[in-house]
Amino acid sequence: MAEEAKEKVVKVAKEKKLADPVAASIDLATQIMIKRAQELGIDTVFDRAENMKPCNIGIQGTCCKVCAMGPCRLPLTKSAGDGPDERKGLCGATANTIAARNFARMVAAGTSAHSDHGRTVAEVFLSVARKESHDYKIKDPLRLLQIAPCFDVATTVEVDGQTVDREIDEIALEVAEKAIAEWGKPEGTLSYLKRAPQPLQDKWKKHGVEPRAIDREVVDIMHRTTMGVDQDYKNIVKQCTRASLADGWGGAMMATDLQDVMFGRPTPIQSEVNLGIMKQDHVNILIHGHEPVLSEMIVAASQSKEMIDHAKSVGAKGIQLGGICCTGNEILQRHGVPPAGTFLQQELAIITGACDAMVVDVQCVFQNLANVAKCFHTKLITTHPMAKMEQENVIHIEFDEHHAMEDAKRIVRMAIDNFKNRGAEVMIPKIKSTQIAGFGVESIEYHLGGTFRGSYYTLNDNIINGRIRGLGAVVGCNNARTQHNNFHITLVKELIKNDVLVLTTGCAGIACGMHGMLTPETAGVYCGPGLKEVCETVGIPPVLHLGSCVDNTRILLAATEMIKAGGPWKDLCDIPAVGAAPEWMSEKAIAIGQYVVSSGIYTIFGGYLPIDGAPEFRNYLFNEIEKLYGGRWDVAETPIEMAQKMIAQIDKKRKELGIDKARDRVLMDMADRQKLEAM
Ligand code: NFS
Repeated sequence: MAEEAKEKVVKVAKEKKLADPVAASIDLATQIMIKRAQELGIDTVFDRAENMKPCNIGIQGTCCKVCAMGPCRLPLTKSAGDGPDERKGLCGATANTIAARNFARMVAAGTSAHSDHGRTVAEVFLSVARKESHDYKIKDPLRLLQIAPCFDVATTVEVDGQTVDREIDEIALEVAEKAIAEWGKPEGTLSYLKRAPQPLQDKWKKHGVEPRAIDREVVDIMHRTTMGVDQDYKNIVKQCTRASLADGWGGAMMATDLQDVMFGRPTPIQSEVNLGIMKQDHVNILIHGHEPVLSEMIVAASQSKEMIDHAKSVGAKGIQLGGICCTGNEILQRHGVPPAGTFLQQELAIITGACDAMVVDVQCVFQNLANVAKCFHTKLITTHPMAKMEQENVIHIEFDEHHAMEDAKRIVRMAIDNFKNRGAEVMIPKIKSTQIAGFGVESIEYHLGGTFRGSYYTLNDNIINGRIRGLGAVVGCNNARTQHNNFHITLVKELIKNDVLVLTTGCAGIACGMHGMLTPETAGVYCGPGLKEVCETVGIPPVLHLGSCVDNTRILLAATEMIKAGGPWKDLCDIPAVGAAPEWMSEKAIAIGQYVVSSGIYTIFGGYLPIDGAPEFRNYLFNEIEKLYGGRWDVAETPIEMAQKMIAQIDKKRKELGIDKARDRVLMDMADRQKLEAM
């Protein structure tokens, strides 16, 4: 351990207020490790949240810093509402314009993050299709055949008057080239839009929000929100819609699909979750970030005999991989690699003293990880050309798909060689939970439809008959401004108690796993009678974990399948389904929220949205926008309030569909039927 570095970190920590571990998290492992960090004098995000409060103007979304005449700050004052709103910046920009610009820039940032992730995956896929990189294969040709028509790529060809299947390699190359073009094609609209239900496509067309090329929509936002361009908040929101759709029905959806093609579609798999998955007698490698192209290779490398033998040669019993954030979800859903924790637990994982290497790529990586790693033996390894760290203790091993396995082995070997350098300060909280994760469009169909009736009919039927009241997507981050995991878990328990089937992704999914929400047995403990009956009959958890944040697109596609299977709903906005991000913090969440709203689904965020300083703009997002696409934004301050609002929305949709009475229907058993027959 670098004593000098530790002294410096400890000194800073001593001068600051410390978080109360129990108030900071509902998870015991997290509480134990916050306390441990404080004993060691190492500050974590939980302590920093005690010492820095959010800016009162920024939180309202009304600070404009797009030019050097500002920053112009337009906080909402108590007297606002008494007369005309005369607030304006030096150029005359109103609170509505400023808040809309700031919101739009969040959509642009979120869209670019998911879509750049998608681009990386598409580039790797192109190199696979061109046979330039040999460490990846097409693992799921069926997924490739399924998406080919979306790019207008034929899967069959006419030969001598006969229809024959095209070679998979040929299809792959054409799909890869067309997919890459989606980021920068000069004309037309995104190919994947046609996957949406027809009425929704019609709405997008009518309102002129069909995204063109993905990059273009992000650039468009940056242009129109620069000084002196778009000064109509409704027009700015229109572009938010266009860009966010380029994320949800574009970059993020392609990321999910092409990952499935190369790494295989996930199927439900049992695993464990929380810091207790780390093992004292194993080499622990934690993989953190978002893009699974490298982590897939690390999984393969760490399972190789060469690496396992090497681990044994240094005195370890084996290699334990663990995930953090969405890379963690990716390798969980495809390989059962257990997540070590959510976004807020990343520093704590190093503070166990048992993390021999933490490998990071892009997004949601704390800069403070390097300071924490300095206090331990942990090798902190950055791997992405766009995400380096300035601290001298960080190692950069740039990942390249052309020698992916070689890079992965180098990293794994480095972790193994570091095992012997562990200090005496190892403390792994013995807390972990069992979970089933890895659900997707096909597995929902399979589990709810059965082998002989693989269809969304059964799900539809159970919603119509009221056993399942509706669907609630609970997704997104953790946020140190709220008690870690509390909002997620209280909300989820309330929803399933009220027969709402929950779909989850991202850190919300990890949180659900940590708190025992992801097992079939959960149904018997927490669910209302209808949902319990369905879950117990088919053997699924009442909370289905569908992967990482780009995999929110799986939720869109699952809902679209419900429409295809027939039912009273014709569009996504008709379905009794709602979306929530209770502990959101990332700009990516805003992009997701906007595409979910623009796809017709009511979406509610926890805490606040940075728009409160502009009431008119806020009203537009919370109410007016519903007239265009059928979905709208909302917020709730407490999980119970959020659950009540979500359930009210579900019930409203049920009423509109005329299926609200179905919930009162009494299910007849044999005795009841006999009574009827006797009458
Ligand atoms: Ni989503 Fe994933 Fe977690 Fe939030 Fe970050 S990991 S992409 S942004 S914090 S859910």
